[in-house]
Amino acid sequence: MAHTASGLRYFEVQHPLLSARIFEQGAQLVQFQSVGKPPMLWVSEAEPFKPGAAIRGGIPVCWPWFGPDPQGIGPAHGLARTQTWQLYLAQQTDSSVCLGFRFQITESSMAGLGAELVFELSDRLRLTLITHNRSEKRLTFSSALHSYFPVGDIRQALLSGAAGRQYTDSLSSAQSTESEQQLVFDQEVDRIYYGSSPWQLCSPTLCLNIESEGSGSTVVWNPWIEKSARLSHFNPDDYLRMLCVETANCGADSRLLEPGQQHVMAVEYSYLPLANSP
Ligand code: TA6
Repeated sequence: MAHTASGLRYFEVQHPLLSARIFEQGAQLVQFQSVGKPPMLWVSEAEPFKPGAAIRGGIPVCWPWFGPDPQGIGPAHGLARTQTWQLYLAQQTDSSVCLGFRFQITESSMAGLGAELVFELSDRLRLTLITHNRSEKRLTFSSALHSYFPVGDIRQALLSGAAGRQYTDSLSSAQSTESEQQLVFDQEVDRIYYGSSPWQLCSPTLCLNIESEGSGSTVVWNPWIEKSARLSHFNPDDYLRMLCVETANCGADSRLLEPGQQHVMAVEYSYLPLANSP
């Protein structure tokens, strides 16, 4: 089940009802598809899969911080996605596969923070991210499951679920309330929406329902043309084929853990019929 590609080890999941590929680095799921359904995740064709570099696509785990390191030292989007996680759980039934990975911070000011990420693969995809504070002090963390979805053509993608939500525009820092029932994409979008109601993504290649627990923020991101040119492992026209909808605890939804406390965030992605399906 374990393979290696250009120095990175990954687990190939083969099941009559689904297929998946998860890299040990970052416990990063890069491919998931339920039988008879379209691929659920997108990875850039420019991705080299090199050790120590964040993989551009699938579901990067931004943890224990989202965005810049609050201490101003570490990499953007945390340590987890470039570190090797340990597989500690692997179970298979006639209808599902469950895999669990864990990672523990042993040094720095966040020593004692640990994470477990459990994948439940079936006719849908569920991720559960558990953050433990095993230190003697209270610790603040932020996180995001930075999911890249294949939309075929971003100009035809629609995202519902934002209406009425407060959001921070990360490009301008403006705080606003969303008035649109459906978001359309015709420029760079980088927003943190607050609230926890479901989202529905509909696009030429994937329609999805997104429900979460333990998350009070969702990041919606498409880099569009200018930013695409500045991104690593990202082709100039990749923005046309992807959209990130990231279940998070970030921004004003960052979390504080007392010693011994844990926080659970879960997200479930379930297929919706494609608009042109019979
Ligand atoms: O989630 C949106 C975002 O924070 C964007 O601002 C952009 O930086 C993106 O993440 C990708 O970040 P990365 O470090 O993976 O290139």
